[in-house]
Amino acid sequence: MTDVKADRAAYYGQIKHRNMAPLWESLHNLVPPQPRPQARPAIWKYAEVRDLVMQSGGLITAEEAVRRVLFLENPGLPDKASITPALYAGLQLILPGEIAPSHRHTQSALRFILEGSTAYTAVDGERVPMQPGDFIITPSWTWHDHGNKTEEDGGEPVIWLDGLDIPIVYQLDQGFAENYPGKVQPVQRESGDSAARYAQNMLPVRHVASNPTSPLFSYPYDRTREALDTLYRHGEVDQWDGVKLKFINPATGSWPMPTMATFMQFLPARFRGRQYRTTDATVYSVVEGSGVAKVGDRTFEFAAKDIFVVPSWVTVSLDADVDSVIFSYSDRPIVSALNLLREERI
Ligand code: 1HN
Repeated sequence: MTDVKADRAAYYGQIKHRNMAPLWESLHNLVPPQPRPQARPAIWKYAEVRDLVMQSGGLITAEEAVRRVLFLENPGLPDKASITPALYAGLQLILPGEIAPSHRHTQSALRFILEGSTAYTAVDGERVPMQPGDFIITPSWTWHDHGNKTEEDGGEPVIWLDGLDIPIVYQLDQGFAENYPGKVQPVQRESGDSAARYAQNMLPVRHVASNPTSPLFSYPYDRTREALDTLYRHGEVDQWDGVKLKFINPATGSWPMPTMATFMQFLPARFRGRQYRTTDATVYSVVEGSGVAKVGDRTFEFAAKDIFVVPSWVTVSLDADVDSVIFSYSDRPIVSALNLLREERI
């Protein structure tokens, strides 16, 4: 009797020398009946990580680090600087008087401000002030640098969540970057310029949307919060989402950036959300309140500034103890563009 196993193993060894492999050994893994995410549900409790972020401020300056960030690594995707297969998340600290020098890259970035009110990010010649709860974008290939007021000027440490499409850009070998010749780019427009042009339900008269990225850089929290509050007072509460809005590019109605979708939702006190799942993988950042997120077989108690991740096709439900607001971002534009988005509201 021939030893089939040994024959096959020998054969696999031979074809490996020619950089080939047998599909029949991998087919079940490559084409699963439903997504089997390697990414795992995980939570970063702000109360547990804030001190560690602050400690980095004593170890390296923002200028030496270029970006002083601790990235959030999904425990199921070790050594990949990934919170989901497509997306990156990090906590960035800028101390009073510091500058994070100007550069640009093909990766798109979002900032979601967690604490501190004295920093700015300069994007494409305009300084954008940062307030907790603000959602700010840094479009692909725009010059950007960050700064903070000096201590004498009332500067305080500022911490924000960075969301970037680094893993997908890396996977596709599309990473390009350049440093600006100086530390900071020159200011070319007054602060508030892009808001005046694009945040008033109007556009400059001859505006042509030549680029998929939003020309509006900042979506301030006070406006977002007021919209959610008004809708809640009008009695609009979805059983899965509470009151949930998506951020858009005002010139196209599409997502603010081509690779990342962003959302803000309000969950009233004692809300018990129903379970859902979607094939986009989502990072949640709690703005206000507290409650419980059930993610797959995990139960996360969340409080303000905590960050948790829901991988593709893993069920999630959100409960709120008190009035709560949650920001989130996902790879939905990528998944949708490939016509792969599936959603199930259970
Ligand atoms: C980046 O440019 C920033 O501009 C933050 O603040 C995080 C991670 C990888 C590559 C570039 C920033 C980043 C980054």
